[in-house]
Amino acid sequence: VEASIPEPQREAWKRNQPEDFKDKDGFERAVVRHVETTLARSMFNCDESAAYSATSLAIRDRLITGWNKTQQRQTYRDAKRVYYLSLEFLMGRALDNAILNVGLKDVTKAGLADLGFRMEDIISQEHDAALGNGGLGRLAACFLDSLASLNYPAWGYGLRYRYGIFKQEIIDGYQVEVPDYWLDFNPWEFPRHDVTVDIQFFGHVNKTINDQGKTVSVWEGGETVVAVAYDVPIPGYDTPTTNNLRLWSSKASGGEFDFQKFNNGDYESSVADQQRAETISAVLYPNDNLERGKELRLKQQYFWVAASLHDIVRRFKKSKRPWSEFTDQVAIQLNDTHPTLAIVELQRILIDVEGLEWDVAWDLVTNTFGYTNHTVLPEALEKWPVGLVQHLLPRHLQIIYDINLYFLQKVEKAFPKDRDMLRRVSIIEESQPKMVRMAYLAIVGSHKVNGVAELHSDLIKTTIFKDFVQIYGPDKFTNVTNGITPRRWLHQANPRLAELIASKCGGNSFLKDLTQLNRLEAHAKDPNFRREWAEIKYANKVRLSRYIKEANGVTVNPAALFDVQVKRIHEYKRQQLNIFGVIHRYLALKAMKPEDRKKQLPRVSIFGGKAAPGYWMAKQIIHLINAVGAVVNKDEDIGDLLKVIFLEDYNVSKAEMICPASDISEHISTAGTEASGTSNMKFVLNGGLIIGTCDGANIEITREVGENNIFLFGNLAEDVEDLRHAHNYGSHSIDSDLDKVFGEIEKGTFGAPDDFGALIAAVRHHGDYYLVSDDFHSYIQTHALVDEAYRNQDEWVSKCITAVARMGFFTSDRCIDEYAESIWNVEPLVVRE
Ligand code: F55
Repeated sequence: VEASIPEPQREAWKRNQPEDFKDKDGFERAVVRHVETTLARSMFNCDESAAYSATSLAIRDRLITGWNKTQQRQTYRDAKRVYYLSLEFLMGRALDNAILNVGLKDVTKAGLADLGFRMEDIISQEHDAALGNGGLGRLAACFLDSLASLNYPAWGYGLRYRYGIFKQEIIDGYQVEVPDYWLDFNPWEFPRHDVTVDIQFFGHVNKTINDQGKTVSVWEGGETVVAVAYDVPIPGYDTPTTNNLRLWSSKASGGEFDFQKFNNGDYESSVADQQRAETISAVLYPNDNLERGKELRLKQQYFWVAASLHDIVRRFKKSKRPWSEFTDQVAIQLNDTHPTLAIVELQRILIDVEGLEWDVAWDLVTNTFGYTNHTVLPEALEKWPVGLVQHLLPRHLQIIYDINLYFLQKVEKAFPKDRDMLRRVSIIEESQPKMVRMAYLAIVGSHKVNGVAELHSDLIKTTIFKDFVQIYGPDKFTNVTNGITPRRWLHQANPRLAELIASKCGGNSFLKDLTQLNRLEAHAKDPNFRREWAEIKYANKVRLSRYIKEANGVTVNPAALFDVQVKRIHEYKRQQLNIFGVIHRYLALKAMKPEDRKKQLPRVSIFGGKAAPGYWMAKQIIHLINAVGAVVNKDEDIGDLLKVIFLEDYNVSKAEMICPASDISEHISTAGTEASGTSNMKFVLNGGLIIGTCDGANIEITREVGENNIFLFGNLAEDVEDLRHAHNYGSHSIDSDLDKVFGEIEKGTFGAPDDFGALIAAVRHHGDYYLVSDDFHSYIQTHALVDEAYRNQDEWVSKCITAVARMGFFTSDRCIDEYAESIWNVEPLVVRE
């Protein structure tokens, strides 16, 4: 307010508002101006990288005006805002998406051509923003796109990691991790050096008496680190709304480094202090579905949560409303338990800083937060040692104990005879050492808890959170099935298919109302439409084949069936089942007479995905895939009939190329382990069918597309427990075909058998926890059905079209509307312009 321009001078500002370019000429002027003045280059030294920079800056100018107006509009209209707290935002590239969302595709393409460049080449200059591991981080990115596209007043809050997820190199068949330094030139972020928050760590708590004679706790001492805001504009599709993603970066308090120490000759420790502060936001933890309990990770969590809450509270206080209206203004969604400390931090601010009574404050807190669970895997459920929390955040530990005390008192009242219940649901696990159970804290501190697909939401109610359903009743627990943004995952990834769809769906409006895809169903059997559809799929496969040739040096036949499994490497996702199946196919082909071989359908098995650096088994799986590829791909008996490809460094921008090129993709997790999956949706939306287990969102995809348009196999979630029990306590016999596969590996066909011993032992000797052997037969049989179905191309293409026509449900726009209605109680801010 203090920096606001006085009324008489505002006319000059209004007269001089920057003008948006609207046509090709305007775009070209903006690009040339940026090349010459911002980059200080010219037409004589403008390479593709410079053209990318200038194009981004030109498009960025367009975003900024809409962004400023959006923020002004949201403040002026005093709307309730949603804050999406996520430690991961797996954004991918920004330029292509910005061009699409602001409606400048044609202008940019034509303008760049005039200036001597191909738009695709310029777009591919951009480094992915890879601030996430996998599904959870990408979901956050899709949600931001939908929130803006639907005009919800929403902010994302995250960490500005200097290093995102590592870059994967494959050397001699093994994964090698290389740091991902992505901030060299990033036109999409705006440093706000004036928006900072001091974050306190360590220290101790003192009790004192305040002016009103009340005992208050004061958190003192310790050290301070400064959080600096970096803002990223999030443009909505076909709307003026541009929301904000605020990422926090850590720096040492008190300047660059401590000159006092420096002058006293203590150079090293003065620099060390600075580095320790900057370390907090230095690197993304590369584990997915695994929590390792490192102190730095807890520091990251508190740093980010405290900065975000301070920002949210500061914004609320500017409105001068009473605290009782906090929940009319603020809804906060916790993306998994990583931001759970936000619950404690808000309670601390309200009672220690703002002086509210505990109960009044707690009511506001619980009505503010919603918690999304993304996993039932026990190893992924966050727990922090009490001692660590005590040391780092002494006041927060006291508040956690108080939250737990009041909670357990309520439980005891409601279940007076059930002592064991208190032990089971306590936020503090009475183990050695004692642990804070973050999921329980998140449940107790939120008004809604949701899973991410129907099966998953049912499972959390009947397994890990069963007691809490007893305590709070079933209405606190709900389901919001995941979705994906069709702007990036259809229009941007597959422009030709999007165009063909638009020709039958009355233009591009399906991108904002995906249910309109159902108009395609009428054309599923139209031979002309089918032909055009198949041509686009083929062209996408040709593009991927070229890439494979370039990256892997292997020639693949684009007419072969492309079978794709790309996702993080994890035993529960069962890439090992897939590669064992590939070996089975290879052996079957080898055993055939040459004339029989000729009748077989050619296949390309494509894998991609990163293993967490410390996940040894996952790395063994990668090695086996590459070892099999090395043998199969050069086997002259086999030729085109089977190729095995591991694509290095799978990421968002590669996914945009891979999804449109798949015929069949694999979503084959052990039933009951994959919370939802979202790549399954991306593949079907791009005209590929899927083979999958009855797990996560596969089940709802089946409900929508129909059983005839998906290939399901394997045991059901309800039978998993008994099967595991039988493995461990009964006699465990291995599927005979799988046994032959193991025998071949052990013969040394794919290199030193010892390298793969652990993968085999996991199935044979260690209880086959993921049911690889139990599902193997049905997996192989189902693949035979895939081959058979693919031979009838007309039928196959009809299935693909029908499936796409029925995918409307899986847009993230539908998810966001569901969250808004049933959890956040917020409405879109209608843009009147
Ligand atoms: C990252 C860090 C930790 Cl400590 C724990 C989990 C993760 C992580 O990346 N999880 C993740 O990606 N979960 C996935 O979330 C998706 C979106 O809801 C689901 O579709 C998917 O099933 C689930 O595994």
